[in-house]
Amino acid sequence: MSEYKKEEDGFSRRALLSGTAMVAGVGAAAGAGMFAGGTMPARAAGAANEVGPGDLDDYYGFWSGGQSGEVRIIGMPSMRELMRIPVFNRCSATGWGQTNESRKILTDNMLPHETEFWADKGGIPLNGDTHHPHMSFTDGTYDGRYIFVNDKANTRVARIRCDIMKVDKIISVPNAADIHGLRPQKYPRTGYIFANGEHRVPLPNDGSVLDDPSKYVAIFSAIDGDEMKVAWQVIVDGNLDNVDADYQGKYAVASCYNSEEGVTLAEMTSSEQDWAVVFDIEAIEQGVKDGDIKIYGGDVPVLDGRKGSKYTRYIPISNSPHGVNASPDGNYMMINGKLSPTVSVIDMRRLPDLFADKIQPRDAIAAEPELGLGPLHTAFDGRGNAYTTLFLDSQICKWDIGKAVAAYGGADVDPIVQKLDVHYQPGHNHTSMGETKAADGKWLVSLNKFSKDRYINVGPLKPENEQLIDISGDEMKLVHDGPTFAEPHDCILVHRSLVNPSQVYDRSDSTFAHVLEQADKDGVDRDYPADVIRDGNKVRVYMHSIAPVFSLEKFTVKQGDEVTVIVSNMDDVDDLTHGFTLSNYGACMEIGPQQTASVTFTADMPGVHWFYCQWFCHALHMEMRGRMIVEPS
Ligand code: CUK
Ligand code: CUA
Repeated sequence: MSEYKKEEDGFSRRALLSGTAMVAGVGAAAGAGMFAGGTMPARAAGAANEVGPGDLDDYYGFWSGGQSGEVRIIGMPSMRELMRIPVFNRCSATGWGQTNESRKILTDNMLPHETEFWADKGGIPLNGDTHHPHMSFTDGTYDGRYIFVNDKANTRVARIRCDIMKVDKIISVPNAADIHGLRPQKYPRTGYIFANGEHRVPLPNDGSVLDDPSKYVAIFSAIDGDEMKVAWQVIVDGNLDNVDADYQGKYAVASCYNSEEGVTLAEMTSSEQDWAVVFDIEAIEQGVKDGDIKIYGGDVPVLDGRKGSKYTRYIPISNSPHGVNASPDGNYMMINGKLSPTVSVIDMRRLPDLFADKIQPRDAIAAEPELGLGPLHTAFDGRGNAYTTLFLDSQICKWDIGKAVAAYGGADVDPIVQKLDVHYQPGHNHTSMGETKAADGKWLVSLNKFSKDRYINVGPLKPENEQLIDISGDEMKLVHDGPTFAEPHDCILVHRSLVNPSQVYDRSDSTFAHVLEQADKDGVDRDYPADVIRDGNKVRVYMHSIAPVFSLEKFTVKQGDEVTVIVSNMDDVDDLTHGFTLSNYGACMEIGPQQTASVTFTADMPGVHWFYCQWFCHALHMEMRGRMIVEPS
């Protein structure tokens, strides 16, 4: 630690920002600072972001849904919400968490102790906390294959297929606690998903170590994005927060707060210095090959990357850094100060020398501009500018990276280009294509934690306020306010040319292949069935739907039977989704065109129960229904 202490004077720290004063300020700001600038500029007619009726957006925005556990698709620049993708949450509309197909995805890769823990609680975790949605990369830019997203609440990572915009894999990450920061490898391709276990816990966390925080560790994971399996993990000092990957495929960099390794707020913020930890991917892979590992959590190779390790380097950064953002030219990694008013700019080209011990950790810093209070995240326009959110100042600070580097070298230049008020308290921000080498500098979204007075009052719980800023010119211009429900931390803006979703399902889609295999075994038609198969007290009801009818107008089972209803939607017209809802049995599902979906329940209530299509599909949609007759036992 002493090595870091002596660096302290190199920082332009201010009394205002020291330790607890700053922490107290975080709370106070929500009450005071956010009222500043209370008059709302009226939206200009024909604003730059206007997308007229019938016109299409230029970008897919993928938004996390925070503690709602989902991912949302927002059309950009209109900021119209286009779709919600259920991920870690349950969804009443689509039956996510209820259908056999979604439950298989949700449970296939649970850890043994989780399966046991959730067994009498519905079998799956009911909540999630998504923060960081990121698309897969090839050669430094988006490739349109997948979106990956973390679940901080239950230590999971999910993968969304961008052809059908549904989750196809969810894994629980062993050993780590509470996956927070997540980024895909950018080069040569994804590849790895880097995932930060934020909270420090014992390894293994099996009850053998309890109230002894000195024995807790934080775990950095690399997940194979093709297999969706943890490839390796690294133990680090401190507390992992955010992470980003470089454009060279050599390093990942994570911010660490709580270098103190404390468990209370006072302990966690007592030190003036924390750090960014750099991971040498090639060295780690070699370490795994050489067997410099311990196996934990089943079969996961875990390396020791604590200080002094050849796999990592620790670069001192002022107290509690947060966001980590690679600049699109591939040269820099921005470490956002949070409790420090600075952004520390790591020159990625100096990292080989750092790992060769030719330079000191702080020599990897190329700039450290002082931008304002509470810098959390930084975005880029591809023209050499960076845009940093200032949480406490409720501003976006636009700054010139080249000038910041020059100023750090002693030149008398001011890197700050412009500060723009946002409303209020921004966390993440994101530019169009901004986390790729194809950053196009058109749009910036500021994801603000408080909307306060920007909308008519909807009660004590307010929406967040996500503001669209036109950055195509020399000046940032605020053009739109967009409310969102709890709580998108982060988003990405992907040009629509890179995403190519399907219109209808393919009948050979892997998500329901196992259902059709069962149909083969039961000797029923895969596509156009109308059959009831009894298998002991298990009953499989196969039907298909063509608007506005199900192929069975009734089916009969016995009280106590375990009933699986399998519906294939054989309409092949785009936008012709059917549903299946069995009233009073809590069974529901979405069945897209050419999709098969299934749901299982116990028929424990005798009598007549209607099932109906809950997706408006036809003029006779209300008549699209049938009866389940349950004979008393
Ligand atoms: S974190 Cu929330 S504002 Cu989870 Cu990316 Cu910074
Ligand atoms: Cu089918 Cu409504």
